[in-house]
Amino acid sequence: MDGVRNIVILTGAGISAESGLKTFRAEDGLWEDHRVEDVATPQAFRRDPELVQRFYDERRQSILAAEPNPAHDTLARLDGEWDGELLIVTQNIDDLHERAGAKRVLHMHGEALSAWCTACDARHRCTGTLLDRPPCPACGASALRPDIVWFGEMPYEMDRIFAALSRADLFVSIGTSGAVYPAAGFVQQAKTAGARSLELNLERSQGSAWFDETRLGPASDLVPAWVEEMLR
Ligand code: BV8
Repeated sequence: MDGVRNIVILTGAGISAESGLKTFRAEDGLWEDHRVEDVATPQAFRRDPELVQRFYDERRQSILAAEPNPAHDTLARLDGEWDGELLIVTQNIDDLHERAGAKRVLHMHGEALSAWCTACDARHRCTGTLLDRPPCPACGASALRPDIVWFGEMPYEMDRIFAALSRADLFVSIGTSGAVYPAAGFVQQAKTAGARSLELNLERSQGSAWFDETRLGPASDLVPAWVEEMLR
């Protein structure tokens, strides 16, 4: 794609589906077994911290057992070989982008493998469980919560995301339904900044009409083909 130097790539649960991680809105999705307001809001955590901790402890173990797929692998290759600006903004709390070797990754909704101490504000790598209220390695308080952005909470590094969107020549959305804001509004911001936009998804997303081009299919096919084009 000529004339493209700065790329912003937004990924959602669909890019990790072929790695065996549940998406949210599919018939067997995460939101089938749990109501959002019961497990992914600060109110839910105050009301029933054990239910919330158990929900994220289970997801953390499934993430540790998962492997990156060709979509993650080829995005990591693009990240390594693209000498223009590139930022992978993921809504996913898994670490499959990084495990595939990608470096320019930003987790706007937090990370499952990180615990946040609400007493001393420190963050720690976490591969175990938080249900048994382990002490914070820094201050010793039993005040660790998943380092996750819940509904009603401000996503992380929004300034860095808006800055990248304002400089983007190309905005690419992969494996997301476009149902959750502010992520679902990024395509409009990118277009306002003059960027071209491409959607790679199994089905049309809620914001599909905003994209210049939509390619439908599994990420493990669409992403390697697109990366091949970009590096040709
Ligand atoms: C905030 C972490 C304010 C937790 C998540 C404007 C309008 C309306 C509502 C709002 C608005 N602004 C804000 C809101 C409220 C809310 C919101 O958007 N609600 C929605 C439901 C209407 N937003 C918020 O609360 C946000 N915070 O606004 O704060 C604020 C302001 C100032 C100060 C303080 C606060 C925070 C939202 C973040 C919540 N946390 N995740 C966790 O993971 O448990 S959101 C979570 O759900 C994910 O991170 C992701 O963002 C979303 C799920 O969406 P997807 O990833 O797209 O997954 P989904 O299953 O839906 O779709 C998968 C897609 O993949 C499908 O299209 C499918 O076809 C495709 N697919 C499947 N398989 C494949 C595939 N594609 C390719 N290949 C395959 N193999």
